[in-house]
Amino acid sequence: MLAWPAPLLPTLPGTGPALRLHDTARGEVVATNPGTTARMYVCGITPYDATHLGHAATYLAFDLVNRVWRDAGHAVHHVQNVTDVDDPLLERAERDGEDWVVLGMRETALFREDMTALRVLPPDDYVGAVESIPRIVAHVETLLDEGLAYGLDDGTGDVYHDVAQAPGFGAESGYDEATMVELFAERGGDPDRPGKRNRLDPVLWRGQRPGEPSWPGPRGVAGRPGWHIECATIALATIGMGFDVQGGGSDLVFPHHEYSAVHAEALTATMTGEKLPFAQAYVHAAMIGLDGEKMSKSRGNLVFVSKLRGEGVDPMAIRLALLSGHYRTDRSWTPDLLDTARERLATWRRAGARPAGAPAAPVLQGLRERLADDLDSPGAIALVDAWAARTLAAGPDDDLEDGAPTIVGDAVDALLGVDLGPCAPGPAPDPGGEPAAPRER
Ligand code: 5CA
Ligand code: ZN
Repeated sequence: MLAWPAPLLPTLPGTGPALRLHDTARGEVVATNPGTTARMYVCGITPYDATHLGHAATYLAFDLVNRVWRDAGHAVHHVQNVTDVDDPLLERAERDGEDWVVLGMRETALFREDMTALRVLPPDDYVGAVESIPRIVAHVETLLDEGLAYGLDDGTGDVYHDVAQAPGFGAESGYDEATMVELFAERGGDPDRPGKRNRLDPVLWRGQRPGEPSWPGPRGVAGRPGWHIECATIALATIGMGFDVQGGGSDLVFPHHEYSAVHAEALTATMTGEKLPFAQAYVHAAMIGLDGEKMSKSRGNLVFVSKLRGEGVDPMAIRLALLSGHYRTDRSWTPDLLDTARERLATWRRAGARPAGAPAAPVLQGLRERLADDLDSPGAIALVDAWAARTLAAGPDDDLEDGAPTIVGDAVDALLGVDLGPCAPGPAPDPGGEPAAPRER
């Protein structure tokens, strides 16, 4: 699939430190240790509705991972999927009397626009579930051949992974069985389906149902893929096993990331004999809520990035508002958050437009340290606030550093992804924001 255009990434003097991130599997902040090329798989959208601020916050967190790795001197191979066939997409298309393909393509196009506006670095491989079906079918067949998967004998054609035979099952989430059963039922699983060997076995292939799209499947049974095998297969086909970070929101800790990992680990052990972990670290962004509830398509309490953009809100203010909270803290979206971000952006732009400012080197070093420390974006933002305040408060006799605003502007752009150049033209003028002065270079 086509991803979206990459924003310009300024080159900064020197290199940043190694990135430390919280790994859900180990339950602690650990050093990432990528090779020359860091490998990251970020779970993509299910395109049945527009990008809301919760999605955006999660993609921004992994965009910081990408930026910090690059600043530390690594190339980054970033993969993202699009769940372009699954229950929620088919249900929404059915509800609205729309073709599911058209719905998915339209919402994916809108997501690309939102990511472009938010200056999120695009994935190197942007891969849909539908285009991956032949690979998924081959994987399900392998698991069936090895006796690690089984078909139900109720005539549906559904195939399940036998998790009792998956040695690593539970290692990613660390949850006990009762918690797993509860979350599995809540998040698309079917613990009470008769005929399964184990309540926690996940579906790998769903035989065709009337009115649903289908493709030729394992052992000739038409149907469509399960959700977790989609991400396992796409990761194996692009970055392989043992990649550095598997990313998503905290609602993917279980079942999705647990099952993607055990599917891929079982396939690898079978196909190569190697016992490799799926990912080195499983990193999860906290949930964004509205009025005390998780923002979710099913609850309908959504604030869309595209709606804010349509109202003329500068995407850089949306980005700053979302980054003003730490990625691992559940938090609520409020209009105040956006007002504060708009004021902050205007202040940073005023300081960034000065020919001279407070010294840049400590800001660059501080930004690098804060972000490398488990993406402490609030700490990073506070440093830029202090620099902008010192720069703007300086009188004509103060000893300022020529060119410092350009270096700080480049650091804010490369590391936080916030462009301090003139506000991008939007569909409507921003009534609340200050007109931005162009940055002198
Ligand atoms: N297609 C699957 C992943 S393979 C999926 O979960 N799609 S999604 O559209 O439902 O979510 C896309 C990403 O946004 C996921 O990482 C999910 O964890 C994250 N997300 C969803 N809701 C929120 C929220 N309220 N706050 C933060 N992140 C969220
Ligand atoms: Zn996924």
